[in-house]
Amino acid sequence: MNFGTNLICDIGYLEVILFTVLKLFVPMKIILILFASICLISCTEFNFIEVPVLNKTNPIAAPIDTFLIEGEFVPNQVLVKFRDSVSVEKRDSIFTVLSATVNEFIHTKAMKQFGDSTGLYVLDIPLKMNEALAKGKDFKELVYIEPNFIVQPVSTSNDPYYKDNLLWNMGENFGSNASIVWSKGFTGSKKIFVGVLDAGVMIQHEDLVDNMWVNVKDPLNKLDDDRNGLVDDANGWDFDGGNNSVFDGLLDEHGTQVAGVIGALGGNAKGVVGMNWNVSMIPVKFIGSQGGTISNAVKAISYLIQLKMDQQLNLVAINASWGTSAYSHSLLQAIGLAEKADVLLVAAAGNNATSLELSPFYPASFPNANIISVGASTSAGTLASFSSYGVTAVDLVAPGVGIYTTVPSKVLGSAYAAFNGTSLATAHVSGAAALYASIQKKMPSAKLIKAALLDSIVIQTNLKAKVGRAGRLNTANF
Ligand SMILES: [Ca+2]
Ligand SMILES: [Ca+2]
Ligand SMILES: [Ca+2]
Repeated sequence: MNFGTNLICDIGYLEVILFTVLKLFVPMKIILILFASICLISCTEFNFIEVPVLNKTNPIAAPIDTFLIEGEFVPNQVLVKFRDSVSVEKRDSIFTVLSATVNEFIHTKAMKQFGDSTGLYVLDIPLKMNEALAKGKDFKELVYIEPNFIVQPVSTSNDPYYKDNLLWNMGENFGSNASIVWSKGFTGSKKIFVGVLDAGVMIQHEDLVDNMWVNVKDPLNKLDDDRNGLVDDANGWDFDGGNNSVFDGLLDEHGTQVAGVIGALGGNAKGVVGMNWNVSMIPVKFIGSQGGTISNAVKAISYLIQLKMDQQLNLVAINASWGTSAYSHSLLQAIGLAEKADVLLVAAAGNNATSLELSPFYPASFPNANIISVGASTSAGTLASFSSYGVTAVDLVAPGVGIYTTVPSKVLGSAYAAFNGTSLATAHVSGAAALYASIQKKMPSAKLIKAALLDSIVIQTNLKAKVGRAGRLNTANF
């Protein structure tokens, strides 16, 4: 457990205040142990699914000086961006000074297309993180040097649900009002695409399978037919595993939950229904059992943008039900590419029950115009007790308590369960973006979709001083 990294469970105001006070007087190690205990209690109490925070390349979590570097990261690895016109010799000499070896050079087609001439280096450095950053910051040739931070999915809790009110989130009263849109004959369209940037998605789930994108341009034949650098990305890509398997078992529950809210099949007499009865979801896995690295997030976002451009897909939104307290320049730049490619990034506010104005959570707290940041609401229209908030950082709330959706199951294969979390709230908004786009005669811009979503909110006084314009998602007037 590492405070400040992500939101493995629901931490309340008291704990935050306690943390701040303790920080002044007590050594960090003791505070961390104390908070680990508090968190474990919260997790047990609310039956939260705990996400392990151990690092992939090292079975022991990276030692972190929390006072200096906020967030979990890959040990002995940094991301470095060079300024334009730095010579190869100078670059190599900097690598030598840093004792760095190049693990990977990321310079995607999408980066080049939008004028990024220098790409991103993933460097292995045999130094402590603080030393590496301090040394790197001396070089004026670098735009930035930062840890390869690790993001975590925003956790969801599996609470009991009530059969007579299974899908309140899709209905009227305090739901999304999607049912009103459906009653007008609008149930989404396969011509609208949403990127599910998350853990994997169970693409063969009975209530998802027909709404999962199939890349007809790169069938399974061991050839990269569509020449995007990834062989047989027939159903998306797994950047965590480095292969085309976007579903790797029960660990991929989080992505499957999110996909069900965006677009579980409607009218098929099975399971649940998503915001869109029909839609094309592209699963891009970058979160594995240990979380997802920023370098993989950068590649995954580039992949989606590139698909949009190469195949002229109406990709309206990328769903980002994950985050970190760490500010990453590389992630910010990747979201900037999505902005240039006219794609929304819908981001979870997090489940820390804290103000993002005081404790930012990224990507939700980034200022990019293409980001919509989402808190969670209850079936009574109030802010969910676990939901983070912020008048500037959080745009709106959407249903996030007792949300019945698709999950993988060991015994049954396709299964369903109810969850809580801003992850699910986020998926309602990504779904609403797709539903809105499917109704318009002409494909709307990201800016227009965002404006439509924010202009149609229902204002609730109980959300004042908590969320943007004090509104919750309302699709009734689409
Ligand atoms: Ca390919
Ligand atoms: Ca192929
Ligand atoms: Ca269904």
